[in-house]
Amino acid sequence: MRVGKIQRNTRETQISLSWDLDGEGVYKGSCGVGFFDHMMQALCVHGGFDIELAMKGDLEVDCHHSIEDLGIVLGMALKEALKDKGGIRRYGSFYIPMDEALGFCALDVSGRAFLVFDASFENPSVGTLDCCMVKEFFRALAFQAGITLHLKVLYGENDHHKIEAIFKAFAHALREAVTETDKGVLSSKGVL
Ligand SMILES: [Mn+2]
Repeated sequence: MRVGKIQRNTRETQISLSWDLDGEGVYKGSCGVGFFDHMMQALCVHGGFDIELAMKGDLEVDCHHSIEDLGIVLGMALKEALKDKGGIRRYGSFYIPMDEALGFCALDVSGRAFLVFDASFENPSVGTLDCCMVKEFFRALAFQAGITLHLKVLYGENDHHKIEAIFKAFAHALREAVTETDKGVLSSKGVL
């Protein structure tokens, strides 16, 4: 079983989450931001992951703490689920078109945290999600998990499509990267 279970409580958010890397593609729970739940569901369905989330955040302020802290907890859970990062393909990359938008993700389960995020949005928000939080979310996730993560929207017009395209690209790239192999750690150093 490759599952990460994390509980994290601060004055801003209280989050309890489990992430099963070999699930049925089911997302249960809510982060309190409707559009972001839609993205979490896309992550689960397209990655074949099961994520169960119970959280309460200070949404009366704005969505910032909730989305960033959810990224932190997902990153912690991913790191826990992957243990020594052995026996996986390690790399994944994927393009996803969504109508007029094209999203791309390449990632390396490297143990080295890095984010390259190349996307801009037309509007400040989609629903109650502030578009600037998409980058913050992926930064938090990549840094906690210790993955090298590159995300790019090559083109597009509609922010909903652009964000959904990179989430689905991330889901497929991660699915590829965590796919199990019969080999050990894929590194000339022998350790990640
Ligand atoms: Mn949609």
